[in-house]
Amino acid sequence: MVKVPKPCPQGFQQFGSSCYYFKSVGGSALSWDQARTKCRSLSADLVSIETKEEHEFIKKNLKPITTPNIFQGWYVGGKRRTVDPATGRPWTAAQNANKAEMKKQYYWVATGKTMAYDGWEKSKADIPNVQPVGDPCVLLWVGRSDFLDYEFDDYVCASNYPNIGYVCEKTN
Ligand SMILES: [Ca+2]
Repeated sequence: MVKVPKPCPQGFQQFGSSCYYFKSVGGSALSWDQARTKCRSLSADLVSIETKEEHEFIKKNLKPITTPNIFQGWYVGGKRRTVDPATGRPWTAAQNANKAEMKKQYYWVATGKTMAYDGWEKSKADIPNVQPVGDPCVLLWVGRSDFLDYEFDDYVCASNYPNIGYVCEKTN
């Protein structure tokens, strides 16, 4: 039997079995926590980007709400764990010194799963940051020569930078 997904709520776009909400924000700074609260008020959460196809769908939907010629971002539901779940202890210096190891420190808050799909920015050498150690929240950037294509970056969870919106996902 074919499972027919329920229609998405108004303002949401469907992809697979999820519904997505895309919001650009300009003019005032929004924190990652505030963005998550906004998603939750829509019975959703910040998006978990788990496949290349899902990432491409998100890029396609962000393009029409991108303001040209500014550096613009959107919070997503990725966060860096403060401790290694394998040991319950803080990450070791060796784990923090290696970019591949650093990528394993991030997880999706909506599922609790460690990030598996690698959507990290590729045009810059050190993302997520190894030195200084990676910032705790994940967002997508576009509009600067080193951030071209809505890929993942590690970032502070509450910066004063105004042009950061958010993407929500609701499993249907
Ligand atoms: Ca997802």
